[in-house]
Amino acid sequence: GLPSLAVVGATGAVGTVMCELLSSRKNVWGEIRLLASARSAGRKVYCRGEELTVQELSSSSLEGVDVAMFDVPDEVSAEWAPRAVALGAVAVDNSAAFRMDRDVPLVVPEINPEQVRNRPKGIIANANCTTLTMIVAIGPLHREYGLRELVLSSYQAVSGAGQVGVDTLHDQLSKIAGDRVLGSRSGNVRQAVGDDLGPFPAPMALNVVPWAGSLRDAGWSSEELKLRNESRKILGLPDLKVSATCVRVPVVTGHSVAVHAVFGAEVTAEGAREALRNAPSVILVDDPAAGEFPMPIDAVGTDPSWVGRIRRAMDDPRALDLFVTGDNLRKGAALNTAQIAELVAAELTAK
Ligand code: 2RA
Repeated sequence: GLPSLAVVGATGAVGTVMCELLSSRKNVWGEIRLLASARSAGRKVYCRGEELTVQELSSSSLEGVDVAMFDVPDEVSAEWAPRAVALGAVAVDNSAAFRMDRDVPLVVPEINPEQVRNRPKGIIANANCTTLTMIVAIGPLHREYGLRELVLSSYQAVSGAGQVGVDTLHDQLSKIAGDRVLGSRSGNVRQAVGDDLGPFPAPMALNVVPWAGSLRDAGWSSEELKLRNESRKILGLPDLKVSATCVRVPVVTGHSVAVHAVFGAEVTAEGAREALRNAPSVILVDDPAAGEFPMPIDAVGTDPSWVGRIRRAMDDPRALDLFVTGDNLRKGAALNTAQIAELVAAELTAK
């Protein structure tokens, strides 16, 4: 029969998109089980046209599962992904717990699908949403020109911090809506928003916050280090130079990245466009004269990364500047996880 699937973290922001995807993608699964914390157990969720009851994550609810997808906090994955494997499943994990583990492949099916089979721990990791959005566009350019360095600035949506991030932004916006003084010298946004900052270190409404993740050495954020380390691992370029600044913006869904990419060979903007036009999971939206740019309001709910603003750097014929936007809950999370799981399903079904 077809392999069985568990979606762990089924009621979160990513889990919800996963259920939508499972309803619309080619059906390669037998039984689907939705698992979550005790708090969400008992909830009814539509998935693949069936109403499923969310069960509590436990050893018995993982029993008999062939593939277990995890979208839960790092510490939950660290504990439960190996348990799922011990119970006989292949785990596809979207937390940061295993991404940099040498014995866990970090897979983007458009770039390194062959790595799926290289899983001595039975775990396959899914990259961070910011990395995924960008890397789908960078992979084909690397193949064409040979990547040497990335200088990145992100514009990350609040849903990257989960449903609580979305609720926080909407609450703040409704609290301050219509106050036309706010944001000027005499209208203090901090005061108007009040103390409820949700998962963010500062108000998100009418603001940009140059911070995502947690503090690491020398002032870098975890999110910035993920961009660096994961890009290196996925592209197989351990010495790639990467400098990133990660910024949270008042967008609900859709992470964007401004990219300055330096290559080993001379580039042209048209050559880059050509490489991207034919690339899987990429949409080229690059006609500034017609007002066409990649933007989160258009990319939300879609599968590909949207790429535009492609220019050759004025001071370096080997460098490109470009802008990428993608749905952080789809390709950035649920979709890439589903694609990896489907590769495993094909392998299990062929056995
Ligand atoms: C964020 N990358 O956008 C994180 C979510 N995994 O906050």
